[in-house]
Amino acid sequence: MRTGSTISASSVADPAEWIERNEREHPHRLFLRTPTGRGLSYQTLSNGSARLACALTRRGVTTGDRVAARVEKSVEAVLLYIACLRMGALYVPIDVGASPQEFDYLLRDSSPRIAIVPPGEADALEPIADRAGVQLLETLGADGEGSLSRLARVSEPEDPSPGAHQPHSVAALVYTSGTTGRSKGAMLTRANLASNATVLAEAWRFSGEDVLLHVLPLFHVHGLLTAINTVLASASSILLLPKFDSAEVLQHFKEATVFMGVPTHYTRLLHEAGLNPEATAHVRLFVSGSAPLPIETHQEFFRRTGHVILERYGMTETLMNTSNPYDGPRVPGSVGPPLPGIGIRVTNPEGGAVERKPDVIGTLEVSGPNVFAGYWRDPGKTAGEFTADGWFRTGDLGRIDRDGYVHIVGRAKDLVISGGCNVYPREVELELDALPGVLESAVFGVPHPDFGEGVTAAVVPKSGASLSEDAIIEALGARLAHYKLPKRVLVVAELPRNAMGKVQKSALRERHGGLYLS
Ligand code: MLC
Ligand code: AMP
Repeated sequence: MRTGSTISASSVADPAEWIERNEREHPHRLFLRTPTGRGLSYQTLSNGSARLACALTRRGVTTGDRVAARVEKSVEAVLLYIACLRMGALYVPIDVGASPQEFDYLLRDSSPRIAIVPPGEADALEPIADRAGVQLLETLGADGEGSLSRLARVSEPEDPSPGAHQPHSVAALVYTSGTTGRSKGAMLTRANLASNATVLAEAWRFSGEDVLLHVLPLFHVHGLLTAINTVLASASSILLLPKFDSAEVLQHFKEATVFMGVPTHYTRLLHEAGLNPEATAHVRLFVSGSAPLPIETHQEFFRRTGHVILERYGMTETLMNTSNPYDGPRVPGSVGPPLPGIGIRVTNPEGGAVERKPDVIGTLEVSGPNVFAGYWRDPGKTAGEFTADGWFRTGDLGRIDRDGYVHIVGRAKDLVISGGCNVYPREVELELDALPGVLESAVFGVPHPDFGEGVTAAVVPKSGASLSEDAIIEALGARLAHYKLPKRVLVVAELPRNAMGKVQKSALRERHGGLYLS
């Protein structure tokens, strides 16, 4: 077991205190701006989020209620998240690309007091919300359109805090696909958010001078919690781009000091002819995470820019666990030692015994103030993911070397990570198996030059049925968010099975390993 050094409890504020402290101490400092010229100082952040919180309160939302936010990445989306933090409502981020059935499931599972959707989608989404039993639906769009923004404009910027927040109350419910194929809401507490951002701001040397170039979606922990909270904890600034575009990002490096990305961002940046030391000179720190960063990408980025990418390792259920050091060796292929206050250990996947020797491969387990409070309304699943002595089983396979650096070598869980997005094969298989003409299917990941892993399906037709790859992908497109769609569907006579009759995904991965590489 390795544990990072401890952090002082006194330095860990409640997330709402960051907003109040920053307004008090740096009212005119820029919190966030966009390339189109919108800007929020810490004072306007405080007022704007208080008005939104007041608007939510007027609509009947109160502490402990869920607020389902299916909103475009925008200044308004950031304000909405912060309004929820301040009033103690549970923020439930939802991908704007979620299919109708995914949206329906998330609403039924989280049972929010209110669902907030883009103005242009209200007509299509209202019946879904209605059927799911959500009584309130409001709209929020970029640039201040929408019913909730209108209400916020005529609401007072009153202190939205209903008294002291409890560290163990839940701040956000972030859905992450479970092994059963159904998304589970990870309950992240205020203490999880506060401790992790405090640790990261220190570990990555954030200061009021920093500008984070933000290109990540706002419905995963990486872009929503790690990025925004680290900025709030250090009273620094964000340059918010609506999405990742490598040519545009390259232009904005001269206005930023920190970049947080997934490996696909780095491989795409390497295709830009203009990526060189001059273009990246203003940036002091490049961070990568959410998926394994190939060693070649790490080395090539250094060769082209002179910057050593800092790789870290996290999960929806735990926020960030480990990080290569700011000072000290950043080892390619390693995710670094545990962050301060966080314990990581390796256990034997067979018997669960803790491995104390370095470099032994096993299951990685985590313990610390970053570990979530459990899955929403699913104590059975929660209990199954914790050991008897309270450690969280990550489902990742790894080793810890002699210097205390963690190396992730694979996954015990059946998961494909495509462009930093998790795809649980079971969820896609269930949809494939429901298609007419499909007898059975297996979904797996194989190396992909852009997405790291490409979601791939092998399907067996029912006797006499003929299946078309395009028709299958199109049919799935109506049922699943598009990043989950298989990039290829292979029609096969049978699936490889072991003596017990279990489908051998390793054989499929091996057989089709070069599918996207030619
Ligand atoms: C988009 N597409 C993807 C995809 N993203 N396909 C596979 N995998 C993905 N990740 C598809 C779209 O459906 C579309 O297909 C086509 O690619 C182009 O869509 P796009 O919107 O233009 O894509 P693009 O902007 O290029 O997005 C790629 C990306 C994005 C890599 C920039 O996926 C991204 O921002 N990923 C980051 C995800 C992230 O934040 N992960 C953190 C999880 S938290 P079609 O057919 O519709 O044209 C976590 C914990 C931790 O893991 O440690 O951080
Ligand atoms: P998510 O469930 O979306 O939060 O994804 C978490 C998973 O992403 C982890 O369990 C790991 O499998 C993977 N992951 C995150 N960061 C890294 C990294 N730096 N290297 C390898 N895998 C990572």
